[in-house]
Amino acid sequence: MTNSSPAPAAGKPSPAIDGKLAMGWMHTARFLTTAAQLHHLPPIDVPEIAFVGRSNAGKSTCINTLTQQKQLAFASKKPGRTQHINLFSLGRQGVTDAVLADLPGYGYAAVSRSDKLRWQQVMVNYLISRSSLTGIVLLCDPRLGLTELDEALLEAVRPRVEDGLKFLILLTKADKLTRAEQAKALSIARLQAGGGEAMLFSALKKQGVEDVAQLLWRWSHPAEPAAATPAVPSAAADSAGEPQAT
Ligand SMILES: Nc1nc2c(ncn2[C@@H]2O[C@H](COP(=O)(O)OP(=O)(O)O)[C@@H](O)[C@H]2O)c(=O)[nH]1
Ligand SMILES: [Mg+2]
Repeated sequence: MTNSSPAPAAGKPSPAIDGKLAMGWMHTARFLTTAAQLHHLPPIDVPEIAFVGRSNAGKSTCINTLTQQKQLAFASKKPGRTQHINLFSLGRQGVTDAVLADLPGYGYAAVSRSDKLRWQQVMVNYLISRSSLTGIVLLCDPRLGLTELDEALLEAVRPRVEDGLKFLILLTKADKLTRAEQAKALSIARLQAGGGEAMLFSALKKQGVEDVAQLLWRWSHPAEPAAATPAVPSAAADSAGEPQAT
């Protein structure tokens, strides 16, 4: 098939997006709905991206930082108490083109074992069965590494990741690590991510914020598959593409 050029970037508008534009897009996030149980979630017909992670991993702070909204996800004083799935719509001019799903943090010590198991089940069911789910961001405090619950979740979603579900391990609170520690944590996480990817993030230092915003944009606006691209040069490629360079 592709025998000539190394990269497919030729005539098609690329889904790449400038960091500032991606941040602007993230900033459009608005509350959509909340659900205590899976079957209460509305069906969604745009890409849905789930944020998951153990309690205190920095999930609320991350969502607030990405969306540049202080209160969108409640950075809770009482970890483990938000046992709801919260959905937020993204998209300009009120037109939703993606949805963020904020899942309950897990592993909080003060929650009873039966509550933990119940929530683990809800989460795993969601991740396995939610048809609009396009990508998962697994937040992890690199000082703790992936915990048993993170690993279980990873195992549960691995078949879907192998099937094309997007997956990112986001190492939070990177400001707590030295450069060398960051590099080490990142290379470990890249291995653990399997077919997915890994990135460093710090809400405090605004590290990785634009990178994550751009990645989520790309997940939500995938390029047309290369196979579907006709070999025609670029006749009507007029004004549609954003100017971009890798
Ligand atoms: N140093 C540092 N602390 C952070 C960062 N992100 C979150 N935290 C802190 O980690 C704690 C847990 O954050 P939170 O967002 O509530 O975690 P969640 O339970 O996963 O939603 C809070 O005390 C935050 O201030 C970060 O990037 N750097
Ligand atoms: Mg939280």
